[in-house]
Amino acid sequence: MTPPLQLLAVDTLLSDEERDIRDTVRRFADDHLRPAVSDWFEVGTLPVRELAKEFGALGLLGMHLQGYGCAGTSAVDYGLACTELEAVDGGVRSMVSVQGSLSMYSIHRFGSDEQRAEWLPRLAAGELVGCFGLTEPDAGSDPASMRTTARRDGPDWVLDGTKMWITNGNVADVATVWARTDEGIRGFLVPTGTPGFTARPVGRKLSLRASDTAELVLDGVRLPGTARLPGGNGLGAALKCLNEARFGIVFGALGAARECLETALEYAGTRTQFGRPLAGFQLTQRKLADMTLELGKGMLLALHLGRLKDAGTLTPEQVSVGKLNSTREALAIARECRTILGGSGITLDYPVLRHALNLETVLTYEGTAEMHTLVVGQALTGLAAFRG
Ligand code: TGC
Ligand code: FAD
Repeated sequence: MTPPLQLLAVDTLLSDEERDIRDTVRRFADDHLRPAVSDWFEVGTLPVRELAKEFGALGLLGMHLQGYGCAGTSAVDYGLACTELEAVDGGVRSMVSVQGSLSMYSIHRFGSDEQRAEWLPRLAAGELVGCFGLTEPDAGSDPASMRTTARRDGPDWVLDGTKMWITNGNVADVATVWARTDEGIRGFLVPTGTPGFTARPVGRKLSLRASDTAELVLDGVRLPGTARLPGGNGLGAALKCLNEARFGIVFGALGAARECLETALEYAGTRTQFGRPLAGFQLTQRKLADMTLELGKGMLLALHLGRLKDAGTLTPEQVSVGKLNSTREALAIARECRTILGGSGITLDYPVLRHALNLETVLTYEGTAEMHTLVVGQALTGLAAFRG
């Protein structure tokens, strides 16, 4: 019996260092995360602060950034870590994505030297938690329509508005907030203890339950002039941060798919009906073969995009291809695996429906499948179809 990714000998495309990093994260996940994750999901919680410290000690937070206590690994290393984390749960990978690729990246790329020195070492160590507020109740796929404002008042900035669906938002120490100014959209670093800043949990979630999700309200939040990210000018700056997190999802979603497929393979090999294991039925083998093809193709694409990123040539459109493919196929695989597990597949005793439910979010955040389809369409035709 051959594990799905071994069929294509994907491991032979990785360096020794890449395999080491992947195996280290996998061991940590097996020892510290897997035993607890279904309970976190059931209760609807994630111990973000504790995990931040553990991930910080492992060097996972902002791991592909250079300096300021970050590990400075390759993009492929980061992607492989995301695969292992999301094999446990999309909520765990989200926590790391938001901290490293959105909060820390926005400071690393667009912050001043002082802002980098102030925030990055403690975010990398997991002593502090960061979040990233772009989406609003009335501005999701179309962030250009955001209503949050930042106005000058003497030397200060005053921010007003509401941000919605913000991962890590209830526990964060610092929020990267995107707001409209007289000169266009700008990024700001908001310490969450600032008067006028409040965070409220988003409840009743059926997906990404092991994740902290918040609504952020900014009511006359007064910040010093130095709170603006000096390089964070225009919507394009926010979208550059999204490219980083989307890249992590290209690898991450395939981790969820791999976990589902391995679970279904094991289940089909041991569960007997009509006098033989489910794995012996041709219809089951067809499902398993089709899913193995998509998982393998997805991983080869992810590695290709990772190599392009490490070479410095990865384009946003290529990230969209990967995000669209990985999330769409991973969700299809998780749903198909659920059918193989029959009734057992709907419980938290197995990870498949939990992953399928999480992947509904992963398909939606960081740009919906429709948005990434339109990005690819625009690249192919030269015509932007977002606004009809
Ligand atoms: P548009 O006019 O096309 O673009 C505005 C400016 O931005 C540039 N640009 C990009 N730059 C870098 N990377 C990208 N991916 C870029 N996409 C566009 C563009 O060239 C332009 O630059 P300039 O110099 O000409 O001004 O903007 P638009 O308003 O028409 O919107 C385009 C669209 C729909 C693709 C964009 O708005 C979009 O991507 N919408 C989806 C929003 C989204 O993904 N939100 C995610 C929020 S964060 C989140 O979900 C975190 S989840 C937690 C986790 O990761 O775990
Ligand atoms: P809408 O934009 O209202 O879209 C609804 C539907 O309409 C979608 O299917 C969409 O594809 C479709 N649609 C919209 N416009 C078009 C069009 N032009 N053509 C065709 N179809 C279209 N955001 C943050 O800023 N920070 C975070 O940390 C964060 N974390 C999140 C965590 C969770 C659990 C979730 C669910 C979301 C999170 N988000 C975060 C927000 C996420 O990015 C948005 O949900 C996403 O961008 C979609 O926005 P929306 O939900 O408002 O949907």
